[in-house]
Amino acid sequence: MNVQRIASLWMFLFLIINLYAQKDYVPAPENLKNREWFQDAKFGLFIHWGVYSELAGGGDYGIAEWIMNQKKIPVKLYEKLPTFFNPTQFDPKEWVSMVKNAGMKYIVITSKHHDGFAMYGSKVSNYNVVDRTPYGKDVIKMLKDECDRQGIKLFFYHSQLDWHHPDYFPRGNTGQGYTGRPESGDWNKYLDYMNAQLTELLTNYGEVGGIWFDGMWDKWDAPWRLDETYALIHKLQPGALIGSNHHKAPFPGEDFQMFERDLPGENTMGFNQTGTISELPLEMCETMNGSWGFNLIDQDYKSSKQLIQTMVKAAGYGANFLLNTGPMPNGKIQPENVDTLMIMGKWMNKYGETIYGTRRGPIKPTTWGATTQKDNKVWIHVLDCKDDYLFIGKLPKKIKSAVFFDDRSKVSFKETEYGTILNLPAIKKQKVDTIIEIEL
Ligand code: JFZ
Repeated sequence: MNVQRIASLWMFLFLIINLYAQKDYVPAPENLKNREWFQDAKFGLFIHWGVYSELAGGGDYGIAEWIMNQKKIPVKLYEKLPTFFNPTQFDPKEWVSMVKNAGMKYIVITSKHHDGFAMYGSKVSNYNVVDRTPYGKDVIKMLKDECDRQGIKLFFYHSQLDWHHPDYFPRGNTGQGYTGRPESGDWNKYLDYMNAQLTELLTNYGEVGGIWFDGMWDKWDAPWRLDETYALIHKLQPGALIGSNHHKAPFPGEDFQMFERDLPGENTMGFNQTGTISELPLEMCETMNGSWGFNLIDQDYKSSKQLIQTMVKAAGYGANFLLNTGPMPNGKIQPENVDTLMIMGKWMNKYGETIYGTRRGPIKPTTWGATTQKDNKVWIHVLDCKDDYLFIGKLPKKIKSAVFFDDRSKVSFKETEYGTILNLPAIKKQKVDTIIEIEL
């Protein structure tokens, strides 16, 4: 096939998908309010927790919540996992306090991942944590109650793809053959089931932050009835924000755009299929090592410096940073992750003013760093500059004052017709982020 044919095929698929999105969606006032809240919040915790956590990647680097598919575990055998899922050390208060101390404002947790196992007490299927595990408690409910107590918003990651449900048929690119499901099924029945579970999540848990979808990419050409699902969510909770990890430009009905393990518009991972950065609120998700769910041998931890710098760059795009942890099967957060979050929290405590409540700055993130702004203040975040002088390009207005954020001492600068040059003496430089506060 030549390039043109491939391009038009994609266009065609894109059109079909759009036909199924919530075409005439007008966000409710509370939705618009929550979008502002979301953009102010900037930092959240992503939690991948399920019965797959018990297998801890099975000794394979790069396997975690995908283990059912990657190791071709049939449904019948995978169903043994819940029978010994018993996170007796799960302490929602500890989790949420950790989140607060990290300076995070919201949590996105897996209500159901691709394995189809519901981490909450569902009535439309007993394949859930209350009915199938010795623990027998609704961990999502426990977490939500604690989030409410501590003022943290909770979002649900919900997988559209399902390797367990028989009616997820015809199958997509994954979950074929090995699962032992019949080679038949009623797709619409599956979608009814998915919508029923979403209804439970949006009815029985109070006000939620929103729904973080994932899995459409498994079956691009399927009639997902997105219009119906999105309208249902917005009807049940008009304020709930919908996002979907489909790696394309947002579809109608979505309230934010997400980027997986890449800064907005970038594509170093090969996931992002669009150069579009929409005007919707943005979010970037990232792992602390290389895994989402708990992986025993993945020691490839990113440093807190690296994570803070990525968060700052995301903020420079106006995007939130959703940082992941994969709790262990006993209900504890990996100690390495607890440490990292504590360090990030200390940084946020000191420098949060330059991140929370800001929007993307006047100068696009680049090799030396990023900029954020609020009202007439602009923060220049210098993440990497070896020299004493830094050329930052053009600001929209003349500078009234410029000081180092740390000690409020004056920054000397020169405005030229090409842009501004800042003087950054070595003694003023910080290890992670040297912040210059500018008033315009
Ligand atoms: C998806 C999930 O599959 C994964 O388990 C995790 O939850 C992450 C946050 O989201 O990751 C994907 C999905 C699709 C592709 C790559 C990663 N893809 O199509 O290339």
